Amino acid sequence: MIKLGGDRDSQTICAVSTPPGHGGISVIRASGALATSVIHRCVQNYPSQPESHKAYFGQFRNPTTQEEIDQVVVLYFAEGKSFTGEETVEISCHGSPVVCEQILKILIDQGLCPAQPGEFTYRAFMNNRLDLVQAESVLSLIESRSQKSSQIALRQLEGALSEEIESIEGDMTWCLAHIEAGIDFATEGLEITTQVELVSKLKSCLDRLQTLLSTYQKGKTIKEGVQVALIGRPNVGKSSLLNLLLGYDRAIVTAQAGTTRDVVEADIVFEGIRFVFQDTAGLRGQNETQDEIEKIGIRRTQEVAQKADLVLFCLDLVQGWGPDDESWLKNLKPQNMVFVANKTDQVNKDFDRNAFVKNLQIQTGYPNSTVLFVSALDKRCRQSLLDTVKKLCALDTQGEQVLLSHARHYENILKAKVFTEQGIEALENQVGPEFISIELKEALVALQETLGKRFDDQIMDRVFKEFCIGK
Ligand SMILES: Nc1nc2c(ncn2[C@@H]2O[C@H](COP(=O)(O)OP(=O)(O)OP(=O)(O)O)[C@@H](O)[C@H]2O)c(=O)[nH]1
Ligand SMILES: [Mg+2]
Repeated sequence: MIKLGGDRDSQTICAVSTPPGHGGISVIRASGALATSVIHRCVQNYPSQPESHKAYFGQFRNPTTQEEIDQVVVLYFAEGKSFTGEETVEISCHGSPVVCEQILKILIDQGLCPAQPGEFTYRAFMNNRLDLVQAESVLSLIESRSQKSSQIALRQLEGALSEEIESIEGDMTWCLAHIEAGIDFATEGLEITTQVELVSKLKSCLDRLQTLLSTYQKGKTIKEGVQVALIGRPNVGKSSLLNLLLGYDRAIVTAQAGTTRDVVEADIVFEGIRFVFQDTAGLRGQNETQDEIEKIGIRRTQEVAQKADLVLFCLDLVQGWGPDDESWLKNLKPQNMVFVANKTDQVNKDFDRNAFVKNLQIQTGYPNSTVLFVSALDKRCRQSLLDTVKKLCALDTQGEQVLLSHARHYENILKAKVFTEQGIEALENQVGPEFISIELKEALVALQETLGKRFDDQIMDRVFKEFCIGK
């Protein structure tokens, strides 16, 4: 567990905020009350009272030995005007790990202390520059691997999700205050209108919570990448399809059945969304395989198929649908699946695709299933295959203003939803204000914990342990 808070908060922290390695420049960040005085000692031309948001060029020297370390630009942010809320400096030096290490060592010798993972963001949170949802979005933005996921993170950083949660919290607090003030059950007219109004307001909160919850699957998938599994009998062309989808040869392809033994995974970003494709070991008849390696491979295929967001069940058009396919389909029961009928180049031009689809839908017992016809050897199939995969994942985000993408948010909103439901039920059953308020208070706690208005060590640890040093 990382140590944050307590005495630490009064210390001035420093860390290299750019990734390790050689580059054009690196940035070292320092935050806290000593930042300016230490830099004033180390950097020639850096004034004792710098102007906020101004950059100062100078030589960084070891104040003890006067040894020159590098030429740097120091950007100064005054207290209350920085990311952390504290006085902050960002030293841009030449992008060499040796330079960074020397500068950092000198800063520490001069009284600063090395920052812990996520400590700058933690301070921003503690100084009310960000709420917890926004703090988490900093990490999501840093880690985003596709345009769409960075868009979601940025929207969260700008406060779209926080505003929605805060607005629901406001309405629930209003309801709780009225309930606690006492619903006058004795006065008939007032009792009915107040109760109706309260129920309707709480139901609207419930709707909004439910709407948020319904965005989680999509938000999570976009954040983490869409897992697409290629499964099917040996030799139907799964590895060839993987290579086609990726646009380069990742997996070994041979005419021999049983070429792929393990799960072969690779990702691409297609139209702003990250797709992780998983090629798997071919599924033989369930009793056919005695080979230990192949058995393990098949077990892995099963796991991958079960976890995937989309399963591409691959077939060889020449061989069509067989009993082995049938038994595997029954065994795996994929949630979201399409059939990929491969090797279109191997059948005659007059091959009746409609009849094939109808037959397949009857034989498989999936009457509405989509069948994609492709030839893995034909590069022109790539675009249409990817278009269809993307469409099947239903990841269009035009309609939603905000999306849930963190497990922590989902768990809390779910808790808030359950307690709100129970509160409404209690209100409708007129069980007495004290029981209703217990439920609503729990719902509010869940919302406040999401935003970080309430927190404990466990919550802090869960949020900040994911960060790396310098963030
Ligand atoms: N004509 C033709 N051959 C194909 C097509 N797709 C794959 N093949 C061939 O089919 C054979 C098997 O292809 P793979 O991609 O290795 O098949 P697989 O499903 O990964 O096989 P396993 O790893 O053994 O389960 C190879 O000889 C490929 O060149 C296609 O669309 N048309
Ligand atoms: Mg293969």
